[in-house]
Amino acid sequence: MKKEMSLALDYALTRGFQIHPGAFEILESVDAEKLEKIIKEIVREKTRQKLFQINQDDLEVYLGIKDDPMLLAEAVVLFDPTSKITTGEGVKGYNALFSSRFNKLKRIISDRPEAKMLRGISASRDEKSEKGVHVCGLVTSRSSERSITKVVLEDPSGTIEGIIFDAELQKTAGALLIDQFVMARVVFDKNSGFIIREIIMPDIPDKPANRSESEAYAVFLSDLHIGSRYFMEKELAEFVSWLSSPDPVAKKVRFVLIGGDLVDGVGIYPNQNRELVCQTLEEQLAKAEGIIGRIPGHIKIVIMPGNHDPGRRALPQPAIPKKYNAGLWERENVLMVGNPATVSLNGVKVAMFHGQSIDDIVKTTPGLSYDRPADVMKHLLRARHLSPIYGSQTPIAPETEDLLVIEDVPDIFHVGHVHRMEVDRYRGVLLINSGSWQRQTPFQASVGMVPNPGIAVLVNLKTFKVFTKDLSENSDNILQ
Ligand code: D5M
Ligand code: FE
Ligand code: ZN
Repeated sequence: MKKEMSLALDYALTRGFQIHPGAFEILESVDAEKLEKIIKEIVREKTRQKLFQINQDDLEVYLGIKDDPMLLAEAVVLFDPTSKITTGEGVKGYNALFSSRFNKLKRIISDRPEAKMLRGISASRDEKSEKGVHVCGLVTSRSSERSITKVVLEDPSGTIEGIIFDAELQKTAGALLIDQFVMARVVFDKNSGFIIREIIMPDIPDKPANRSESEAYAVFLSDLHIGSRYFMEKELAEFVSWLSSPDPVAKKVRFVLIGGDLVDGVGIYPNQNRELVCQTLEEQLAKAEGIIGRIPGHIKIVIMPGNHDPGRRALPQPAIPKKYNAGLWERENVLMVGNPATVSLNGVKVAMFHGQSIDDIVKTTPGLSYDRPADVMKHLLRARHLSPIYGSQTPIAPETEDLLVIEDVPDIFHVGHVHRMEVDRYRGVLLINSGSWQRQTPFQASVGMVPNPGIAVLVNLKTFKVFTKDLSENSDNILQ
């Protein structure tokens, strides 16, 4: 027996593994110098699965002789705004948008026991109840002065200004986003007027996530910025090659999700052309297609636009238009969706949103920062809305239906935009900000934004275990 072979067998046997004769035969046919790596990776994977026998199947799957037939790869688009976009216009459009927001969120909050006592704002104002009433509406302003906070709520019947004295409740109110929907308990006091005693967010229920029956992995990427001088082409190419490698995790990847800013675009920021290596959208998207074309065909790819991609800037965004690159659209394993979108991967519901609203929220909410995008994502889930603040930096189109309300609670919430990879959990939902594949730009450096680019996030859809593959340093690490 070759020296390498006996070392490899020793490695497995001392760790309590049995090696099936069929597996032994295959190992004998493998290059001696590859034996150590193969046996270590299989031992690692099977130890994780608590299965201490190495059989013929394991090696066939590992070496790509056989694909794992147990791995389902079913990607279904559950929600895509592309065909729903009507571009309603003018004030009437915005009235319709806000009334859609109010109605959808009122329906969502109706499941709460407090909602049984809900009253219209105008009636509550007239009644001046000293016992208190529950009202709901959109937050039109909040302000703090000395030791009190004032909040104005609006529903279709009117507006009400409530004051808050309680310190804890003032903190809650301080984190309210303008134009978000809330329910409040309001008490009338002869001296002070309406006092807010309680603030209730729509929020999401705590429930276990849907899981995939098979151990398929999904990869979460965003903010590639292909065409930018700072795009990490070499690192992304290396990651894409890894997807075709015999690594046991790579072999189980069945989905790749791209959460926007696929390309750097043209004319997005002043003087952007100085930072581009591809000056046209066609060139940038051709390059993108080249990279996506090297992802193995059995992997389903979902592509969502961001603020750098062509289409329209205002939310919700349609899918990247076919006219710039029909090749991407025609690939059988590619799904082009709008922003936001919801996809089901083997039954696991993934809500995808590029994340433009994070800029506005970080700027106006105490305690939030660009370094912790997952905290902002929690705010969005509590508000059950992807972009509550209207009229700030994030453009929102006057659609007649508010497609940014989070109607369905996802199992995974995938966001990008701020170029900080972060993974967290909130009430059974896995929160992923997938970072970026663009090095720090001069603009980001000038405002002190520190990205952590070049890290791919992988999720085992059966166990919900998260792995990261850090291509910026060439090291793997297990996150949680
Ligand atoms: O945005 C990446 C992050 O950087 C996002 O938080 C916006 C911010 N950013 C980047 N460039 C600018 C300029 N020029 N003005 C304002 N904010 C900016 P991305 O969408 O990848 O550009
Ligand atoms: Fe970006
Ligand atoms: Zn972006």
